[in-house]
Amino acid sequence: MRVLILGGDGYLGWPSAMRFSARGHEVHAVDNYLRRRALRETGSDSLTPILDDLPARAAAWKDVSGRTIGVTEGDLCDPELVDRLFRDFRPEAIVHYGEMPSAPYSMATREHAVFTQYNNVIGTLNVLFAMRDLAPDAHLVKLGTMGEYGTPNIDIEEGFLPIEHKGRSDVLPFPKQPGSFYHASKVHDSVNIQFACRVYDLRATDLNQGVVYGMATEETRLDERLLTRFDYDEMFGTTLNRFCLQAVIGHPLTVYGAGGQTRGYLNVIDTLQCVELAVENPPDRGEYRVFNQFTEQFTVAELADLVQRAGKEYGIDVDIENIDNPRVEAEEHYYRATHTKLLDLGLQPHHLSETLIESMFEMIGRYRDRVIPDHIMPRTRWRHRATEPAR
Ligand code: NAD
Ligand code: USQ
Repeated sequence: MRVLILGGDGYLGWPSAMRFSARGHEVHAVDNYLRRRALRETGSDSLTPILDDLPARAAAWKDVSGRTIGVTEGDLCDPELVDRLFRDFRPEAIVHYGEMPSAPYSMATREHAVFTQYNNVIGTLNVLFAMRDLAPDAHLVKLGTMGEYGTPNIDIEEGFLPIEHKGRSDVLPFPKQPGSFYHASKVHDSVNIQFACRVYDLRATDLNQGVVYGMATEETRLDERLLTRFDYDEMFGTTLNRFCLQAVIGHPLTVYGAGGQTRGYLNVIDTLQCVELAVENPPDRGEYRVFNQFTEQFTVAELADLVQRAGKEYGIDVDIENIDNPRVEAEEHYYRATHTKLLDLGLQPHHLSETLIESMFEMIGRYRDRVIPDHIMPRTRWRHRATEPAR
């Protein structure tokens, strides 16, 4: 199959591109290096030493595997570039990772919020119009987020909720209560994608993914040149990745507030598996479907305890610190989210274990000289205090 990977230089996009290529698909990866630029602007960097750009990564992949990944360096917000891509590559599946993924980044300033929503919503609209005009039979596999739903006081369903209201019933999109302007951009995408499926008879899968951890996949393990990026800074690092790095360098684990925030989590290996399952099992033309993509749920405090216990086994002392929460979010709440659709398609989850955390310690230890500790403590606040000047 011809698989177009949007955001192919990213944390998840690069290992995904290699995975599809290793499975014999024809793969083309697109990226404008937004993530690299955003990290550079803050003075942080990936823990893992990744190659300079996509052409260099594709060349290393060719060298190791003998397989080719096509590359385009460009912006999805440019409609002509997107149309050209669709005309030249004629994708059968489009895996869309290519958005600005950080909640704190989107909350830093008005400009960051506007940029995030422009980048994410316009890029996705360009993809939808290119599908309508140039690849109407292709399947869009779009990375959304569990954070679209927020933390309601009822069970979260997979995209849709059966409702009875004043004697009538319907199945409607599950209510959305995003927790940042980034999460809100994914809500806007979901509305646009569902609408485009209905009016243009497109097919799409919205993958409402939980928080991802880990850095090793079958392909990244083959050669150091194939590593994916691993960020640990306050903006782009995600919880468990941050906690593992903090443990290794002797920094107290930064639990925000009470630590009762519950989220769905999954290993990067399972992200690749889920995306592959979605691509291999497309919906019908005109269908918009939603899968909740995570394998387990944890509170932040539970994750910190797990990392502390794994540290003990590994021989490092790990402290946990409950710090002032920079975000506006519920710190104790009900959380139970359905996630059966990917399991029904055959997902074999890789659950979190102390052994796995220890293997992350091991990998992080190899690159610990590259850590920039200044970027660990949170600086971006959802709400500025009266005593603080707005950034
Ligand atoms: P990432 O930033 O590493 O990957 C996104 C890539 O897309 C980056 O390389 C970036 O440069 C590129 N990009 C962004 N805007 C672009 C544009 N306009 N044109 C071309 N390229 C563009 O992030 P990630 O962690 O790999 O996340 C991938 C996707 O999965 C994102 O959509 C994110 O919202 C979603 N997601 C991530 C997680 C997670 O925990 N990492 C969880 C749920 C959902
Ligand atoms: N948290 C801490 N300490 C930290 C970092 C985070 O307690 O050092 C807490 C946060 O306050 C939050 C939870 O951990 O309650 C998750 O935070 P996160 O930074 O790991 O995740 P989030 O900001 O939600 O964003 C990440 C990805 C995003 C994806 C989302 C999935 O960056 O791309 O969409 O996870 S989800 O959370 O399900 O919406």
